[in-house]
Amino acid sequence: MQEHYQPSAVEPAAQTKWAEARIFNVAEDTSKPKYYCLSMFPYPSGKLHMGHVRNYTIGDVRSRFKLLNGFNVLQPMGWDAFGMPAENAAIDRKVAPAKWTYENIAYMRNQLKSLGFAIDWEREFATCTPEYYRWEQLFFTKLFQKGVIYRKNGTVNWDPVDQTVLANEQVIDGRGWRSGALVEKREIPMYYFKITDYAEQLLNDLEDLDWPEQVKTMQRNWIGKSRGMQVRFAVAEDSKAGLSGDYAEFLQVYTTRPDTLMGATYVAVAAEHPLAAAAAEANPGLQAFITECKAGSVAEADMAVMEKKGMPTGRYVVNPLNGERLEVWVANYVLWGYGDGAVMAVPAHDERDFEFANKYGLPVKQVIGQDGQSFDPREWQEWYGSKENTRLVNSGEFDGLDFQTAFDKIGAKLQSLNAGEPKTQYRLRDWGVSRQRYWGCPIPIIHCESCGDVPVPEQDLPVVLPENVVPDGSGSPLAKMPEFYQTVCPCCGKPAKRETDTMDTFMESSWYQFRYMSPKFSDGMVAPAAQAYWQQADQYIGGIEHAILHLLYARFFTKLMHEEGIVGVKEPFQSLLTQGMVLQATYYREPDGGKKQWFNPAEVDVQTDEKGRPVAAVLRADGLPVTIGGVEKMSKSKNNGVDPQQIIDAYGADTARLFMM
Ligand code: RRW
Ligand code: ZN
Repeated sequence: MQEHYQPSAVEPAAQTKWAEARIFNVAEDTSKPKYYCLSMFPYPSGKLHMGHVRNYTIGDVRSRFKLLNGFNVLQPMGWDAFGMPAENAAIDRKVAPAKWTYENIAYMRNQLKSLGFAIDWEREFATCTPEYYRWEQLFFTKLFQKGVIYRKNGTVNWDPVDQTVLANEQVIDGRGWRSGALVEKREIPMYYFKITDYAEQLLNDLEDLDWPEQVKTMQRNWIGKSRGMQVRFAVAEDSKAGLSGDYAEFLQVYTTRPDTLMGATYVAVAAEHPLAAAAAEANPGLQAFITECKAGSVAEADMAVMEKKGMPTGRYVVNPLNGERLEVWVANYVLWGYGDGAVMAVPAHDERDFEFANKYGLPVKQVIGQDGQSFDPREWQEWYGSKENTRLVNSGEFDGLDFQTAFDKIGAKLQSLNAGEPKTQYRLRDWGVSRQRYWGCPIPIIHCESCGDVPVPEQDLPVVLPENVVPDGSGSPLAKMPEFYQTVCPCCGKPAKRETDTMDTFMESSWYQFRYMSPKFSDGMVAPAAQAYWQQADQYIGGIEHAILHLLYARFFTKLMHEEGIVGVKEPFQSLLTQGMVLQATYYREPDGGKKQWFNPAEVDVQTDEKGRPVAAVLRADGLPVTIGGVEKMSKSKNNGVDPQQIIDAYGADTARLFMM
């Protein structure tokens, strides 16, 4: 017997024995209760991160606990294999994304196996194989025929030098990440899922899920249901020049707070609004501002932090309740293509409007009050938010009403004046799934001059993505391959062109939870018997970064699959655990006038006090001090990652696993 524990001998021996005895390989077995434990499958990015070790160890602890309690436990693993990183690596190293991806999978699979998880490796698959994505394509064609998927124009970032569409994260300060060229906006046709038709269901079904309240709240806010009113302000007689149709008659806005209508002091419209265009005809300054607004980013994150700017149009509309004239402003924070592209502004009771009004010297009129309280604007805004124990003031016949009564009475009055009606609105937008990329699932549509957009017939699926392509960063490779796109129309037999866009990679991760139930099934997405047995994941484990999009899309897909009779459940993940961040110390130097330089903990020697707190650190390479930074999320940018492989090699998988718990 060895005196010291030898993980490098003990662990592989145990792991080999488990594999040979197939103790983690499962089949449907009605004699035992089932337990399906799913961890978010990895992108094959190169090597494992400590975040993966944490995620998959949590899943493994649960799986083994259930296994020891007599459950038939399914714990699968696979690869979320399409996506931009493979294309970027291809551009840098001149290697085909397929080759890079399969090599990464081979390496990471070994790493995962060395961690000794209780995984059924016979169910492993990669989403970039035709055996997987053919079912996604078939599903796409069915949904397209049903109208759940439709085609419309959408705005993309266009790099005029690289002649390619850029993702939002590839646009840095308005320029293309590779070319440095000023990015332009372009309208191109794309495919969209009508997820907005499912907003109510996606909202209601959250109730029965055992998910962290925080995640449910994030989903609710993303869906963003609001009850409000559509309100029409008549365009003043002197303000109609250059306007036609409805736009010459009224300006329509949506508001969730019709009760504050008497406090509106101006109206703001998007740069694209016809009223803005009409006013700019004889106003070059306004025209320049409109051009500036249109050039800006439409990414929501950018909108939140950008400086709010505006310009008056010199046009007026009339408040339907009191006949007051309100000036119309063009504001960069109002979005065209969202609602009516116009909002009423109530600076006394809305933070953004208040900021804007102060900046431009616009009136502020309080219409909500609380007895015995001072008229401090900051408090007005709190009252606005609370809706509790508040009363209308400065609102004529509506003075003294509480929130709900004011909402209802003003709503009724607007309706009687034909100046508005109730409306429920969602913040959620339809899901655009077209990507002008190579390394993704081909969209199975054929464009025919006579027949239009024709779905690829089932017997011609899959549309196989050629794997020997090395993208160079300019344009979409598929659009440059006639051998890929030249085809004939399945309807009329005339020459036609295959769609060269591929799908958002969130498509693959929206249904993989079902594919694991029968990964080799050759007659559809999932075998009905397997799905009837495993139902849905009992436990899902993953990072909070997927709290909104991935989890919403997977829930949406499950509902679509349920409608098609492919699965018998309406929700994919009954219980959700969002793991925390993985943290590590940081060390840096800040040269005079230079950029911070971060050092990996492995390159640094640290002195600690008697309590183990770091007090000083030097860089081993030069023996000179480095500054001790905070303990932060492991990330490339702070260079504070710890390679799990080094821990496994030095101390064994069990140590790495236990430490991460
Ligand atoms: N393929 C997708 C993915 O995120 C998942 C699909 C289901 C959409 C923290 C976790 C830190 C991650 C730092 C680093 C996710 C991490 C899982 C980390 C797979 C966490 C990975 N693939 N949580 N993870 N690196 O490969 O949250 O503190 O990026 O649950 O591992 O991550 S992934
Ligand atoms: Zn045709």
